[in-house]
Amino acid sequence: MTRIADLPASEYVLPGNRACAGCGIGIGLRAITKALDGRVVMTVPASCLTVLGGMYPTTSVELPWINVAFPSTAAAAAGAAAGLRAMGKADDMTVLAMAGDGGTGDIGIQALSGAAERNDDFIYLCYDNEAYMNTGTQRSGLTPQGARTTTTWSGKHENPKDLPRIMEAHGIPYVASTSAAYPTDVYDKVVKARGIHGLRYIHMNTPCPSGWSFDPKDTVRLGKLAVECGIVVLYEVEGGVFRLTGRSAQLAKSGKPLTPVAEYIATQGRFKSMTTEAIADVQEWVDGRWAGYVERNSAE
Ligand SMILES: Cc1ncc(C[n+]2csc(CCOP(=O)(O)OP(=O)(O)O)c2C)c(N)n1
Ligand code: SF4
Ligand SMILES: [Mg+2]
Repeated sequence: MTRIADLPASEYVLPGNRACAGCGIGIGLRAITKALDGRVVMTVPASCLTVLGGMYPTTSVELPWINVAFPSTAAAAAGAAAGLRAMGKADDMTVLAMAGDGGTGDIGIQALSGAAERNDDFIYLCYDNEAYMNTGTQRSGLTPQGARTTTTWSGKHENPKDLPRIMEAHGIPYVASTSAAYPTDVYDKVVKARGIHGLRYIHMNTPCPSGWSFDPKDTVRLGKLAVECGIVVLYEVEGGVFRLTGRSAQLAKSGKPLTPVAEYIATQGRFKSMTTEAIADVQEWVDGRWAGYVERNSAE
């Protein structure tokens, strides 16, 4: 596993951008673009990521970046990949479609599913800040149970969609789950994905101080706490073979109980209307998923 000190010094996400202080997206994007060594064409729909990228004529990223209509991120990426192939540049450049949880799991899922079924040649990276943040925190299909948003005033009632699992069901060559709180885990997964052809899907948790209501200094601490609790699990599925990675692999190997989800829930204002029963419900859901991951990890 790559160490922070070994990450390339090259920077494609420049200092100073329009994202909120402490935003997890910038941390993740730095690691992603280092892994692609700037040899990338991005397709990006409306989101906090476009805010981070900046408004014409100024930008905080030194990359070819195409802003596309909301549902078409994967379709635009498929077109860009076909264009590179026609120009004989497919081995030299990677196409990266990058969108939020709303833009991926709700609005863009049909184009993404179609591209996965065709096994189009690009990386799709969903950064998951767990709501429609750019428009002021509305619920998405990936918002966790109990989270208060402007469309779920008393807390969301449903558990989030398991998008990596949905993508895995398409039989694509590479699926991974990672967290911006672990930039080297992000980096290693993007490096691996870069070396594979076909549709590669990476799901990256990105803590959001504004929408989750926590102090911007705690972004990495909270991202790591989500992994300690098993709410976010670091893993990859390569050629159909499942493997826990990084801190999640260590936790599974230790065999010790995970940190209770109540500790994570207590750190964020968005969960403040959760009852003891609702927290117990989430704990049960997390325990069931974690047991499944551990079993799969040891079986494969
Ligand atoms: C077709 C369309 N519908 C709605 C919008 C308004 N809109 C812009 S950004 C956004 C939220 C996107 O949420 P997500 O994909 O999770 O990204 P985030 O803002 O959280 O980074 C919405 C609803 C739009 N630009 N285009
Ligand atoms: S609202 Fe959240 S995701 Fe969006 S820029 Fe601010 S911190 Fe980042
Ligand atoms: Mg979002």
